Amino acid sequence: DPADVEQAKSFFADRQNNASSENALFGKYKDSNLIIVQGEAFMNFMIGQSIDGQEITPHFNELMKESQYYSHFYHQTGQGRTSDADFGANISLHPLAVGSAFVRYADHSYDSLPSILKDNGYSTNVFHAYESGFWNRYTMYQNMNYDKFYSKNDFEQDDPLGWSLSDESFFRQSVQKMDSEVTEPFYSFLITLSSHHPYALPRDKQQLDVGEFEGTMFGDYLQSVHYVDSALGSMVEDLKNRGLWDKTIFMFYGDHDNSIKEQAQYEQFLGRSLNELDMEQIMNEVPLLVHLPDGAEAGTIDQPAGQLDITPSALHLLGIPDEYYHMGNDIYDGSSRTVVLRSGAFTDGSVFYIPSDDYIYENGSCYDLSTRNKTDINACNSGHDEASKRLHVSDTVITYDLIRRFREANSAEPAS
Ligand code: GP9
Repeated sequence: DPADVEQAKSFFADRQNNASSENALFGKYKDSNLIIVQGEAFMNFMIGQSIDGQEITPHFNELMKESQYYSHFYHQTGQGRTSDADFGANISLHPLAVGSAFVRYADHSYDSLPSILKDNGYSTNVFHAYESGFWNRYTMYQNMNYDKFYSKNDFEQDDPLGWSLSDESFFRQSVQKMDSEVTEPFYSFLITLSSHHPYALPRDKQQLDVGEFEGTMFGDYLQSVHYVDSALGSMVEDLKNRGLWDKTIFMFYGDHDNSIKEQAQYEQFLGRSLNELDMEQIMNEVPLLVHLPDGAEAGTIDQPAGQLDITPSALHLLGIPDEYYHMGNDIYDGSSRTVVLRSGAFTDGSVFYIPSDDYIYENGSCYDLSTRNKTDINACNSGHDEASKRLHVSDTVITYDLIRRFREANSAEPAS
């Protein structure tokens, strides 16, 4: 429909007009390395929490002291799960309503973070110690212009765990490769695997006493994120020992929820009763940690953000103007932002809209975040219009390969 194409065109024109690079952080870390780690099923609710005096994520908590921690950072994934998180973070468009964009549209045009950084002189590599064809990664990563995809066969299977290699060994071998095989500046994207559903860890890797959760999948989940946290701690040490830490922007975020939906277990763990809004936030919030090379700007940021914001924000820090077909927010440009989830839920930091199961707008819930109580649905109307527009624009752009069409049309125009 030509009207859909026009809507997409004007969305990107508006975004371009509102872009701002007038910020002290713009380009402050130009030419730094960039390492982004996407943590499997790594959720936000257990950050900073303890069980019988044992911290679940002690290394993450320690890193928070010298990093920016986004306490309301949302995954924006759909059915494509891990591949959707990768798509949202590295391509800054919304994952599809049905299926995985990695699988369905791997041959379409995108302005991916690795391709932009490659054009700016970076080495670009992606690391994931599993079968290269899973989620169609092998094909998609070529399209995204990574120099190399280090997959299962590129890793020595010296510490098998679950589907593949342990995260501890995966991190160690990945950092070793970055240090020895890759020229700087580099962008490295790493996808962990050890905390994959159903979260059963071998005995010798279980370091947490999960107490009353022993024998439950929820307990196994806590156990496995505790293990991943420890592997993360070793990775940071390794980067420091190799002299890479101080010249690298390091980001860590979770990909999606853990598929454990029993509200009673979250209530038991957090020691309080939870309402619909609490559960919606628990199931959709993953942590984002950003460590800048000089450890500056540390603190907790409560404003909402989401996976689509990763690419525009990384470009901001590296001083690359975001003149691309992206839909995420730049978390450093000081503007207010709406974060839209694939379900149609959204938040702007003032209200939070939760769709109902029948997806009829009026049957959903509109919450006032200052009171955390339900409020009149009208308070969510404008946000809902914006959220629906964004999801529609994104679907149109991906499905009809509009980025390619826009570029072809632009290059066909006579030079003025
Ligand atoms: C497999 C891994 C898991 O390579 O990324 O994907 P998921 O099942 O979580 O979508």
